[in-house]
Amino acid sequence: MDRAAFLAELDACREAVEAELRRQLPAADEAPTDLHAALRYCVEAGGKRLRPVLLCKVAGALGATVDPLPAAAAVECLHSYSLVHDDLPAMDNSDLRRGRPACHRAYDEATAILAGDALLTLAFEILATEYPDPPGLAGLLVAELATAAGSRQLVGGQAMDLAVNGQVASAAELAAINERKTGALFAACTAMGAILAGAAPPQRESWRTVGHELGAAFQAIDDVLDATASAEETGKTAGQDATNLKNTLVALEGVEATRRRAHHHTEEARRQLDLLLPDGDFLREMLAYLRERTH
Ligand code: GRG
Repeated sequence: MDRAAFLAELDACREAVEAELRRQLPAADEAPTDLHAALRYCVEAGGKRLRPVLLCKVAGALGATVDPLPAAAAVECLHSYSLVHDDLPAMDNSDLRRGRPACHRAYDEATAILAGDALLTLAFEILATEYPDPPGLAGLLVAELATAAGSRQLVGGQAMDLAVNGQVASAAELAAINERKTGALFAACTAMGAILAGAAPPQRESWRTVGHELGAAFQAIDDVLDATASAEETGKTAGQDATNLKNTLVALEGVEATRRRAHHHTEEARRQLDLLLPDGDFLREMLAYLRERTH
């Protein structure tokens, strides 16, 4: 698949995800209107939608016959919640997200906390209600996402990150944080794609491995972009990691070594992908695209 065909397919999948998000989110004029307007503000701000696309494309490549879009929307709701809460003054204290004022700036802190809570809950409501058939599917999806989002993974990674704030984290500590904050949700996406296609536990585990490698590559590139790209390119405050003395791969090992790290994890994901899916053209092209991204 060439880059133009990949980009067209990526756009089409993103649009389908956007439409599904619009369908799943409460209308902005439904009471309580401020809260629902805030939910839509956070989700419709136009993130890259990489996680839901990944989920849909793994499900499609494995021949899933159930619709992956509700699960994709659930993952994006959960991801959006984590960003809203991460931006709060008690956490990263960021003013800008996805190119516009962070939720607590556009609304207020209490609304941002509640919007995050509601998005997290909505993710599981979608999974629990949209997949009645075959029996057991909803439970597997809920378990996969809950495991990735809980205190051993995403929330735990955030807690570990906050705990080392102001100190220099070791390479091992940073790896443990990134695996939880970023890798866990990518791994849940690839595994949920496989679950939708009826994959058995060993295959699900292999897909988790692909997701973790992809998440590690994605985080390395994210750290490079934070150090090198402008706010217009990333939609976030430029150089914020360095300003806040954040523990990042770039701070630990420099830009070039972090780029090499991204390359290593991308190649590892590709190797796994070749074993699992010899014809996974879109996913292979997605690996290259993610490594070369500028925002
Ligand atoms: C508050 C429970 C809780 C968790 C926060 C996601 C997160 C954990 C923190 C955000 C900061 C950060 C650098 C996380 C690593 C993952 C990451 C790079 C998130 C940004 O993902 P993108 O670039 O965002 O895919 P868009 O806006 O494109 O969806």
